[in-house]
Amino acid sequence: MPPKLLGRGAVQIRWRKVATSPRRWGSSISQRPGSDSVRFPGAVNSKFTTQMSFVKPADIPAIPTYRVMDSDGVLVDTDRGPPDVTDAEVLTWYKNMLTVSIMDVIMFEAQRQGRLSFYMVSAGEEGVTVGSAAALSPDDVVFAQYREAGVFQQRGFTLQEFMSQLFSNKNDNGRGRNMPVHYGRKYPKMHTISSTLATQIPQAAGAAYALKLKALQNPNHPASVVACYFGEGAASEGDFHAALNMAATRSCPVIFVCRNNGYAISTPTLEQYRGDGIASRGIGYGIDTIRVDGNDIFAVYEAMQAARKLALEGGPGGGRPILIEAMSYRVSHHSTSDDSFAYRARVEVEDWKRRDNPIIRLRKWLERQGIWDEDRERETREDLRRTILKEFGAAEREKKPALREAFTDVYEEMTDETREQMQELKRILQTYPEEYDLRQYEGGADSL
Ligand SMILES: Cc1ncc(C[n+]2csc(CCOP(=O)(O)OP(=O)(O)O)c2C)c(N)n1
Ligand SMILES: [Mg+2]
Repeated sequence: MPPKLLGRGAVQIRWRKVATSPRRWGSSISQRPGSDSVRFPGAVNSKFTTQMSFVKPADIPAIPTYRVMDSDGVLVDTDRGPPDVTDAEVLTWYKNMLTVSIMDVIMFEAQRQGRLSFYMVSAGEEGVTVGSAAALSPDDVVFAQYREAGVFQQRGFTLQEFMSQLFSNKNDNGRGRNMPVHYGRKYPKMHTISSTLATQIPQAAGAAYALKLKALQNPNHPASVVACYFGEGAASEGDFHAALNMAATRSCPVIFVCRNNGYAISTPTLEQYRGDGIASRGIGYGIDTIRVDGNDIFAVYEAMQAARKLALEGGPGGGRPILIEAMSYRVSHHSTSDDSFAYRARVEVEDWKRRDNPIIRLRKWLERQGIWDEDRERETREDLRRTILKEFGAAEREKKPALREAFTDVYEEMTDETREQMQELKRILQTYPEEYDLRQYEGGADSL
């Protein structure tokens, strides 16, 4: 039964309806005489044993990695049909991967030339981001980490939006208040990136719980999920564990997508954890989990599509979290502030670039289908490069937001304190005009 509306947004929730399933009511648990399994409240399906043995992680086989095509772009399982997507869709994915990859090269260089304060590339991880976003609907809510430009690109974020954010100009959705690569958009829903690692994970669990309550209120509205992206390094934060447990116990429709790219800045996975990657943790929290080959865009897409369906199973009041661990390799430096050759061998990187890469893999697939060739590749790359550079130039020349916006639009209404601070800034700028070049800010000091 849908919850009863109490007036202006307040909702009376029937908590039992929202409870997780299968249900384990504490009062119904008791140890039956002669039973061969434990019936303690905390473990209801555990068999008694007289063999004293510790479970050794090393004795448990590693969770397998789902793949559809191999590194030559060939379908691995010939008994199944090709992925259920049109040529047009796959070509769009490919162009989106290329766009992000070319933008990365240009922006990395621009930072080196001092035209941009900071940048992070996602080389090697375009398959994870584009492939997973392709399985989402526009109403689904995304919480990302920072290396997910492909998710934004696949969901319609324009080059003008990327560039306006990177140059903090007046067209930036965030009004120039964030470091570069902290993108955000209202629709399709993508929360603004936050640098503080893992904070997005409990936020995503909470947002998914809110979506679930919304679905209970309005069962006729199309259901949506939350997709939450993070790296294997961020999964060492306490927030990750709190979020997974919260999502599991409240049955929240959230898909956790871990990009396991082998490094957290200079920390390799060997030093990050001792278990079987991040996937094994999902199982520990009672969450349906899959590990996929992140360089195989079809595997990522299919896993995400299936995950979305599972996450929404049971209709309003149902739902559950899913964990996808997408394996890949961070091909570039962590960011423009990092030189990764200080902690990893150049040959290791070269090897990955040459041996296995999501873009090259999909290109091989497309060529095998007869829908791509050398000429189309060259023309598309040239075209994308030209368009990106055009947007780059326009965004770089564009004015910065009015100084006034540093004070307005923070709270719904300006507080007395922010008004005083704004006047103080104006006084300083007018007292020392030769110290500040305000030409690049819309309206100069007059905006204050
Ligand atoms: C709470 C917090 N601790 C530390 C950092 C510094 N930091 C930024 S990125 C990063 C590594 C994250 O690695 P991972 O989650 O694997 O993502 P990747 O960079 O590999 O995509 C660290 C330690 C931070 N931003 N926030
Ligand atoms: Mg990482």
